[in-house]
Amino acid sequence: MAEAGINEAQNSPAPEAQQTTDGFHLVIDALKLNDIDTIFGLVGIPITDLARLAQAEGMRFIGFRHEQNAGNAAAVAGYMTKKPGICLTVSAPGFLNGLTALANATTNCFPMILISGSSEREIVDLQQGDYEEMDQLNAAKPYAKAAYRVLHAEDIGIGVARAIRAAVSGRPGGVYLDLPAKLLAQTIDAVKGQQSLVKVVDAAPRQIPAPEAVKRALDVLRNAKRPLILLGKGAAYAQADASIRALVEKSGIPYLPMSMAKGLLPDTHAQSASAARSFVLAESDAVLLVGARLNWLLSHGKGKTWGAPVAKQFVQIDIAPTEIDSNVAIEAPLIGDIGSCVEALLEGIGDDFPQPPAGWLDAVAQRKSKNQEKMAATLDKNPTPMNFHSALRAIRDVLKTRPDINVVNEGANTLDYARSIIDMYQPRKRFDSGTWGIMGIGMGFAIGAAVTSGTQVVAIEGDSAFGFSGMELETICRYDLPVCTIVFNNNGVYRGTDVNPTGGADVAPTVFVKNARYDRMMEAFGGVGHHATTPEELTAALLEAIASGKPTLINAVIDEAAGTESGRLTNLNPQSAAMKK
Ligand code: ADP
Ligand code: TPW
Repeated sequence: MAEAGINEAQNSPAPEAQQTTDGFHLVIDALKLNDIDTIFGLVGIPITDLARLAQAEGMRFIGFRHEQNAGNAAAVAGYMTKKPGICLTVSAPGFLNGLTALANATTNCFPMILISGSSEREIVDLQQGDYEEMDQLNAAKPYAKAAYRVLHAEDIGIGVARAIRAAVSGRPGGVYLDLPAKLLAQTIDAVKGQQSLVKVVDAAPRQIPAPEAVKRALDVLRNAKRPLILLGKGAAYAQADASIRALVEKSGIPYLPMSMAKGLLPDTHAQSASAARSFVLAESDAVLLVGARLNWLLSHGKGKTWGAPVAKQFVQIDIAPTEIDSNVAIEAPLIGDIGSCVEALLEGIGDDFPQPPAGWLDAVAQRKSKNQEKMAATLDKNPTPMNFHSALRAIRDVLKTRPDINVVNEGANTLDYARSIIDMYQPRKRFDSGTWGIMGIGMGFAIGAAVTSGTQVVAIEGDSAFGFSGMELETICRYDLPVCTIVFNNNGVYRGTDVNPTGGADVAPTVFVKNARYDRMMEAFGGVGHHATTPEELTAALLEAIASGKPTLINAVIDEAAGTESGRLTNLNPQSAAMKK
């Protein structure tokens, strides 16, 4: 099969003296009409000309080395902007590579659209063996919020409109849009084509909560003796920053941010209870959840973490009604968009609304300062080689001076320690492994965040985590993006000290090449590499990277014995009786 037989991108506008248009043009026109200006993708049959045309028509096309990373970039762009990020791939294998990112976006409630070219329906449906044959639409369905296929050029406008609305309305998620090769080459009358395009009106309508639900929520909070507010990444996504801050401050209730909600209020805020996390989860008697699910990251809302057997009352704000009672009974569900729900609560909190009892606030404050003192002592140590704490202290002190910097973070120990040590000061600046605890988001998220914000990104990466997307260093260099990647190099997954119990030649399953120089990978593509063995060297390298804005990788040498198995999730590993001996 030849590459789709048109190449008119350079000759745009549309072919045949502008009397006809085609599927390629209509897809681009439909995206542009809806203010989508960037596509993340990887070219090949049948979408190469689509990428060319996008660029020729003034869109940005960011080409990746693997579709999963392009998909992750699209997902993070969607999370940052509330507009669906677009990922473009070829059929079957390219589609499947992108599907992991689509599934991860759906899981995390990030709006994105995966657009994949596909083979001819007639051949796919009879399983006659086409080039990259696959029933992509059905493969995508279980992992996407919605999946659509367009067969006629005049339906492209509707197809794109449906995909956009599905991605951003209600609970956001990943949408798959299947574009067969034949569709892209189809021609139709240009005027008819333009008329078929749809500008989506009010893609994510406000959803106002019911007054009785607001009253119920306020009653729970009013009667609480030890209230707590828990902010999740849904709250960050909602871009209701000022209202959320007003609610926290007016109510006087201590709050905890989930990892990607950090910075919604500055982590240094007096009401932040992050440093007393275990204490407030266990001791609170009423919890207001704002865009946070009671999933594994919150111990499913029950058990010792939550102070069981003492009963707890939950108020939950969410746009998805089926999220309510997912794990424990919710006394006061508040269904609607976070902005509207928070504003409704604020209206109900008059001047007579009781502040939380002083005893509770004192207890939280005391626990915070005790834990902060302990942490400061740990961070002050200067072991050789560096450990996670001394390296993160160096990074923390630099990032403090630049609150606008985007932080990407993955790994096990690297993720767990960075989450608590690196303070965030502005909303939607922290992007991490999220709901699945997935490895491999690093360079895709970093590129997506850099392209979307135009500002500096610092990616704090475990050496294993980095490896999943490391080839995108070339992409970072190609587009000259202000991304500084810091690889926490401890020679393996979790740590580098495991041994093969048989004494055989193969290293243990968790171990990598010793003393790898990831900085030299960066140099291979023309970026800047640094090798840092002390906090001082790390500080100097990071400052240089930020000052220059150049693509940089810092190979930060961490004690290979410093990490623990699975970071803080050691207890989730099923234990083999044989291995314990
Ligand atoms: P975290 O991992 O930070 O705890 P989750 O991803 O578990 O956060 O939860 C996010 C929740 O926010 C989801 O249940 C989602 O339905 C909800 N959500 C997302 N956007 C909005 C919005 N605009 N309004 C209300 N709820 C939202
Ligand atoms: C797609 C399992 C969880 S954490 C991790 C793996 C492989 C890497 C930990 O080592 P790293 O960090 O990055 O060197 P550190 O700080 O502990 O030294 N495949 C996928 N996702 C997950 N979560 C895994 C495997 C895993």
